[in-house]
Amino acid sequence: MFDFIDLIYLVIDIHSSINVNINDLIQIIDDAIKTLENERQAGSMAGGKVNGGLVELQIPGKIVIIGDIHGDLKSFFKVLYDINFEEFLVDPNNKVIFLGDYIDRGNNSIEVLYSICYLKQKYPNSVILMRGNHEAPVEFPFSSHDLPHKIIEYYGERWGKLIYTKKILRFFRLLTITILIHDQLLLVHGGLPTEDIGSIIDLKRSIASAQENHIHNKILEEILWNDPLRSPTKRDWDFSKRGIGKLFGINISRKWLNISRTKVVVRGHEPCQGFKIDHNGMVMTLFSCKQAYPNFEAAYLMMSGKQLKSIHDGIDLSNYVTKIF
Ligand SMILES: [Mn+2]
Repeated sequence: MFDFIDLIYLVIDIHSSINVNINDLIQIIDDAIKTLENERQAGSMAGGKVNGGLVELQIPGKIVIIGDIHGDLKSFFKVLYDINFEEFLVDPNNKVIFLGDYIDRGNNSIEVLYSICYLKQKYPNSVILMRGNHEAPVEFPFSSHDLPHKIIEYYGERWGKLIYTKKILRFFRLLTITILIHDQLLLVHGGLPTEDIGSIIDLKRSIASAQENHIHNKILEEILWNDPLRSPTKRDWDFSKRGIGKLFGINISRKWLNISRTKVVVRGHEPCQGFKIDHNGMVMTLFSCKQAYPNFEAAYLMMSGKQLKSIHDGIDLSNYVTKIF
């Protein structure tokens, strides 16, 4: 196996790419799967309480949140370099949270997949990987999912299909759907579901079971695909141009934040100038890739637990956003 640190310098300095050997890829996905399965069995993921798709975390020592990567290895490695990732991740009080959408669209989906698996198995106590719509169950087909084709192109028809169906899809199923950070943040990939919820118990139950119920209700689809509704309207939600998922309105944001006793929804999913704020500061979007979106910017969030405790809304939170490049 190659030295991960050398790789980072290589990609950032020389704009090089990596060739991930088939055995290395299988090994690292297996290691990540084993790590995630062990965590689920123990009921504890990266120091938080895990129940199905939900992870509940206390305020960490320091936190980094990374939005969509979409195969942009260079932007991803630049973040790791900037945060001094080895020193950061070796401390189990610090957390790096990925909002999902690691693959598709960019040039280096396989290398990004390799790298997130590497980070999870190497630093299980500090890394949480969330599920994006590009890591959705196969019952949600969509045209921009190019990873399966790339895998076959790289490793051939027989091995490619096998790695995708037996390894990668199994890995995707183990990813986290929602994270609650005590009193402060509610994290999802896309947005809040429009289904009516009455209490914190309701909310936790529907998220925890979102995965197993994804055929019977819309919770998983909406968490992975929804976007915030922009224009002021009396409607609680609207249909989405994506043809899947919905647009959730400000009333839904207010309700979910009240019930979960948190202050800001942090999500990825939409290209923007690194970050954007919706619903009067109740929703922050974070986007961390540039390669496939040259007209937009990439950014990540980094702050201490003390700073996190002091924020009241997404506008406060935006003080801790750093642009990549
Ligand atoms: Mn997305």
